[in-house]
Amino acid sequence: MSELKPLVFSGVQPTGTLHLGNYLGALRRWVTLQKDYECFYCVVDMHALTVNPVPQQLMEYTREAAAMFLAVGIDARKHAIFNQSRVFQHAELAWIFNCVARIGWMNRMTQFKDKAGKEREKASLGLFAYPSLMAADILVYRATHVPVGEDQKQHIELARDIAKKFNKDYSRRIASLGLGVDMSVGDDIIAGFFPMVEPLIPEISMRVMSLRDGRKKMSKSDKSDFSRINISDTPDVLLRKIRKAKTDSKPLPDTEADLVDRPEANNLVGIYAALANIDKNTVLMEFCGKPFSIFKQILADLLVEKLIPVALELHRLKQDPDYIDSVLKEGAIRASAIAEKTMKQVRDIVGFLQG
Ligand code: AQP
Repeated sequence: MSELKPLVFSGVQPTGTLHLGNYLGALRRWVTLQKDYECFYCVVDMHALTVNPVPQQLMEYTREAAAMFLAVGIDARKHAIFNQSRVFQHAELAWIFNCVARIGWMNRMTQFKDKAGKEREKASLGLFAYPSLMAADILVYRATHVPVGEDQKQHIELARDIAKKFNKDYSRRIASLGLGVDMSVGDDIIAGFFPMVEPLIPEISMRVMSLRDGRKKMSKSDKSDFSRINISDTPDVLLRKIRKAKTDSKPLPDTEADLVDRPEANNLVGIYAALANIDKNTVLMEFCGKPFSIFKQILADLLVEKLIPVALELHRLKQDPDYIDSVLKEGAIRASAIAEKTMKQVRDIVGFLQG
């Protein structure tokens, strides 16, 4: 029996400039996990291809995302920062998982429904199979933990379903090759190869919503730049975006329960709470009865305090693209070593001749 050590994988798509949702839902958490885990932080350029990016822009956003990882405080000497396409084993395992996952499972993925919209028949096969590649991203490192925003929970559940089915389908083979780890399935203990991934969702977890529509997720691909706070925005732009953010005409309420039917107010209070590391009720205790004009100014000041140091560091790093490229290359070498070790075993398990 082999052993699994705690390992974290997470990624961001280079489909645009990273925003507050990426920061609060992922990056900020990545930094704290460095102490306790070996971390693999990936710019998932193959996922980005599902939305047909312009090649030059894909390269630019890939470098920018890597620079952002460094700017928020990921230590590239201790952890791997790399772009997904450099480690071909992600694609190889994704194909095997395409043969394990069921179409019915993919049909239930809300992200595909949201992204494909009414154009479902015209969506790429890649967009449909995206969760299978995401499962491969994680499991090619046999990662045990994945820090993600609350919006990605469904994809992590799918990765667990794929791992479970793979382990069950090949359990005898895994045991006979001595590659399994004891895992309980109902009342039975089987030799499983892939771990059951745990999502690491922060205690104060939130889905950051668009500043123009509190029912829509803040997203890189939204056409309006005023719908999102980019981590790289200047103080002036931050203030302007917060001032223009949609709200309602009522003052702030005194309890979180009263935010339920006020999505835009709920979002701004949630952003403040997440940045200040407090809960929404504590924010409301301080600001209840105040108009949005006052709250927005204080929120903008807090955004400046938290984001501007990161934006300045990002700006500095972007002056040196060769350094960014060397970090990505070095990270890919480290990631490939582990991914190849997994794949050698997976090829044996499924019956591919190799060597
Ligand atoms: N709005 C959000 N609120 C909380 N967390 C978020 N994340 C993204 N948006 C929010 C978290 O950031 C990580 C990386 O996400 P991604 O960039 O790979 O993909 P995405 O979730 O599809 O992000 P976007 O901005 O909506 O990209 P586009 O517009 O290109 O599709 C994930 O951990 C996610 O939870």
